[in-house]
Amino acid sequence: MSNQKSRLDPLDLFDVRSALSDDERMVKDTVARFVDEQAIPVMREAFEQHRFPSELIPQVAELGLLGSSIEGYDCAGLNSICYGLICQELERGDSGLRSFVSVQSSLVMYPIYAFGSEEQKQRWLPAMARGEAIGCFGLTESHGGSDPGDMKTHAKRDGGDWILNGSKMWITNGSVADAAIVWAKTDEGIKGFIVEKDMPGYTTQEIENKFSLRASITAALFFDNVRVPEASVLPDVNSLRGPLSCLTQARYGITWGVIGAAQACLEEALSYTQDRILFGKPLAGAQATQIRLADMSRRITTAQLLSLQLGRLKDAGKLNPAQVSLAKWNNCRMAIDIARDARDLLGAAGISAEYVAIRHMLNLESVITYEGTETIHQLSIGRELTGINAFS
Ligand code: TGC
Ligand code: FAD
Repeated sequence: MSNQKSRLDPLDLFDVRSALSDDERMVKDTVARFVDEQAIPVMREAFEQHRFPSELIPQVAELGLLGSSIEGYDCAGLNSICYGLICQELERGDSGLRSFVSVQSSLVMYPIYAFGSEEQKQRWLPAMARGEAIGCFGLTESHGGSDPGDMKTHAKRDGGDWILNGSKMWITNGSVADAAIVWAKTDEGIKGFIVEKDMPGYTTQEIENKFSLRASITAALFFDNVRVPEASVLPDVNSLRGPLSCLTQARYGITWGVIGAAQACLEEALSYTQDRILFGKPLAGAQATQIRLADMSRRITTAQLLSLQLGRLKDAGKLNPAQVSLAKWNNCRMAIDIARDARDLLGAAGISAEYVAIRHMLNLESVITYEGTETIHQLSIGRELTGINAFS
């Protein structure tokens, strides 16, 4: 017998929506409409064609989603909850779309805003907010992304300029970026360089044949005696703290983003199992199915409450990176487990791109790896709890 008494929103069991302000709800609903009407119809094909749907950039910019947390410089100046909700709704469409906005906002515009000169801010931030200039963030190198302190890319002063040599690997937007924020060792510590696409000696190569995040561009960057003027060096950062603080911003957004991917999978699993008749009754009526659906709901709800509290702490200026690590670990693990389980509930249909589960599942393999792998976040929390550094 079916039971339709429940009035709870299956994707928001604890009514997180009621904890949002009117402005936060408006941002969520506006982005949700854009994702439903403009993004979802193109994401599957973009994923299959291994291309980023750049036709969406003008609308993403028009909605104020690029650098949305920045005050001034033609940016929207929204709070952290709004940024999280933007990530959640975009990633409900596809992780590649959220990645594009994460990189532009948290990894490119944020360091220019936080560590850049006034001239750098004026030059790049408004153009990036309008989507007219695209950025990328080069920290990872091929010999080991988890340990960026061991980077080989380096720069030396030469008169009023710097000479940059080295390479970066796995860089989102790398081959289409107008400007790359490149982190390099110098005699004065780790510095951030704004490398422009037409600087002699700077080349990129797109990474092909990815099975994950196919609707996102990933590239290698190469620097062969690239001459970078002092005016293109971020003046207010001289250590690994600089790039790691950018990661804190982006990881925060990811904690929300993956909730969207998980919600899309749960929604699909609910609908599919109600329509699928096996052994004479809907699959959703089997006890084992309900336990699995309930478990998805439990995990999504826990993740929503974690991210909401994280956002409130961030807006209050009380965020600790270990808290971000815990939420990145928990929420990515939650999302990838749900995507895999949803895929399985769809049986053979679950391996078809006609359904969203497998696309999200494959994407989440990247999301659980980038911005710090699960192990890196576990060890960061371990360090916070014990005071003992397991990295060194
Ligand atoms: P450690 O000694 O711990 O720290 C060096 C300095 O940085 C400070 N710090 C942080 N600051 C802000 N936020 C954080 N999360 C921070 N973690 C550390 C720290 O206080 C220290 O400051 P100071 O002033 O004392 O110098 O550095 P470590 O070398 O021991 O490394 C620690 C570790 C392993 C946690 C770090 O290296 C790490 O996070 N590794 C993971 C690397 C990573 O996440 N890479 C991501 C690359 S970007 C990317 O993946 C983009 S994907 C984009 C997309 O498509 O969405
Ligand atoms: P490794 O560091 O080699 O790790 C391999 C394994 O070792 C992992 O399982 C890891 O958890 C484990 N491990 C590491 N340290 C320890 C330890 N101390 N103890 C036990 N196990 C350990 N980077 C950028 O800079 N900019 C970008 O825009 C960007 N975009 C990306 C987009 C995609 C699609 C992907 C897949 C990656 C992207 N990255 C980017 C790189 C990403 O940040 C790295 O892949 C990530 O940090 C892990 O580095 P690695 O791949 O070199 O793995």
